[in-house]
Amino acid sequence: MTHWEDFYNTHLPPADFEDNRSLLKEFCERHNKLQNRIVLVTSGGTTVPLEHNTVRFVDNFSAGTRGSASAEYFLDHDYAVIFMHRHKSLEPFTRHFTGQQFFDMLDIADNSQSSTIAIKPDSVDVFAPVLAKYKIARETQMILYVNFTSVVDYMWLLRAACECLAAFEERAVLYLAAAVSDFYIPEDMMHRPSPVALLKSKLKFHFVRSQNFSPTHKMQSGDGAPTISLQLVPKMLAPLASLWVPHAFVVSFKLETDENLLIVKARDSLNKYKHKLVIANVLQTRKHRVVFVTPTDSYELHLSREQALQGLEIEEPIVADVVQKHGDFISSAEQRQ
Ligand code: PAZ
Repeated sequence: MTHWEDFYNTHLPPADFEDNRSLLKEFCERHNKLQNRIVLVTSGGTTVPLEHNTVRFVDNFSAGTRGSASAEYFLDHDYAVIFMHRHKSLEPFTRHFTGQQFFDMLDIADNSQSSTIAIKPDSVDVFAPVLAKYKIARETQMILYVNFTSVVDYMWLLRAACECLAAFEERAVLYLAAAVSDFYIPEDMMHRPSPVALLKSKLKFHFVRSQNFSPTHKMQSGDGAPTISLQLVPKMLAPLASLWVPHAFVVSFKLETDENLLIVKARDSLNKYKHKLVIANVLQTRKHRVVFVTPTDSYELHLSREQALQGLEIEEPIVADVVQKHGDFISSAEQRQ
């Protein structure tokens, strides 16, 4: 595995990195002056490009449901929110009306002079509360959106966000819900296709993350079968928790496909990185059940069928619990001073 410092030394930041860094700096300075609590929510999956000038890449299933819903609930608890998400994944507020849903709520009325567009009366009750919350979050500048696509973009943005969050000390929460790839192709090992080879290549790739994924896979192409070697991504939770934001309340998520490994793996992670909380979930049941694993305890949060049918989202109690723990964490830090 590459060491985390080598990773940054050998991979260039994305083109929009300096713009995002300025936005993060401005947002954090403003909220720190106001003594606000702040949360970095990471959301969605990272890609692993297979070549320079990327046409093909490895992706994963994450839609950003957990992160985008959680961001809304943190706003309800008066946290300033940095929403660091995969480009084009679900976002707070707009997530409620995806695809054609939004157009289906609109009516258009034409007369000879002009056209008027209006929300259908039976959609107002659904749309108005979401729009009102969105407007408040934007007008009070309580949310900042920054996005990534590849695992390298994600790593650069994560470190830049941490640099800005360090000043908040105990008032910062890191809520790391993104599904970050465990492997990647280092810059110097990437395929550099000739323009002709690119044109010839007709195959599309979509590797699904799986427990059995071996770190070396063959990449087929129209011209034969080049072999690609996938390297392990350094575990950034190590420098993050011990060096970048050592005083923050760091929460990581752990996704498993095997229920029997859930708590063992979560506890391993806590022992290794010494952060505050792991929220463990199983792929198939993640929308209605999670397990909170702390250094001393583990317990389950779940939604009943009735609660799910009523439209309750599991992110609401998850965030309420994290906020409660964060409050206790701040109080005990204050008592020590
Ligand atoms: O984005 P989503 O709602 O579809 O999925 C959420 C999740 C399963 C990616 C998240 O809850 C999670 O477990 N993230 C960490 C994944 C990991 O173990 O790296």
